[in-house]
Amino acid sequence: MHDALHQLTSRIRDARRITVMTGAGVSAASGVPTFRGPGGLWRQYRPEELATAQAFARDPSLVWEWYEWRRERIASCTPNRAHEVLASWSQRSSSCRIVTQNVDDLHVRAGTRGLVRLHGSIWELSCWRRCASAPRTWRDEHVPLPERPPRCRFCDGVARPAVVWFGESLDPADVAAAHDATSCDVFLTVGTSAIVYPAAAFVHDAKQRGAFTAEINLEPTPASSVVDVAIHGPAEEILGNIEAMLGG
Ligand code: BV8
Repeated sequence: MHDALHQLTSRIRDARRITVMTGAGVSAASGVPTFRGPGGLWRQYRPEELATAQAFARDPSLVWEWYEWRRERIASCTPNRAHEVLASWSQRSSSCRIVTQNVDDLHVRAGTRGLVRLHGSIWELSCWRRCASAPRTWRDEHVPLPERPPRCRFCDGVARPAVVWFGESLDPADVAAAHDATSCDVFLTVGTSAIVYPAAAFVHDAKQRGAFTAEINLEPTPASSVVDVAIHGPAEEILGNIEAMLGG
């Protein structure tokens, strides 16, 4: 891992444009449960079973119970070293873009600039029936929520978590911003199992566009055989080491 770390660090040092794609693994050290790793999610459900509009239509209270459990967990979590290093890179240069699949908002709380949130935020709600008077989303940080399921503030109908569920399309503006960011010198994928699309496609785009690609993850993923350098270990430690070697 040693020379891979040095190779990646020198590539980052020389890079003008850096893009980092993050997944649940960057929040694991903060205590936020990942989706598929050990100590993962809730009861006997897989995320693909609950994070869908069909599940919500069938049982909005069950789906909200899951999101309330996550909101409660996340409310007591704080950004870790991985979030802090990435936030400082984004503050140092606007050509360092952080693109996240995470909905916990820990990158936001760490002060990340220009963050692209591909899957929305667990701290935002939207109207389940998309009523005309509601904005696309609104923020609601109540833990616990006043009622389950919460009501739409604008039509008193049911509100849903303002996240992108499986089978739902991402916001085209976010996809365009993420694709734009794949034109870079270094593309780093950090803490993601690299199986959820279209997020998992961006490392391939970056490679095709000539970026030096690297992965930092606890375990091998489908991206490991695509990237130029795969470093297996904890993101909070490895990003901290890189930042130290950069003199940050
Ligand atoms: C779409 C928000 C077009 C909700 C999430 C059939 C029908 C319909 C669609 C599909 C289909 N087959 C495939 C698809 C596409 C589907 C998909 O990719 N499915 C997968 C399961 C195969 N994608 C979609 O549906 C997307 N939309 O395609 O629209 C469309 C429209 C209609 C019909 C067809 C297509 C929408 C995808 C978004 C889903 N929403 N989240 C919520 O959060 O509740 S995805 C969810 O998974 C999270 O956002 C999460 O970010 C994402 C990926 O998970 P990871 O972040 O990677 O987390 P995971 O736990 O998996 O891995 C963590 C990794 O970190 C592990 O490897 C672990 O080892 C590592 N780690 C742990 N600790 C550390 C660490 N690494 C470093 N340091 C540590 N300390």
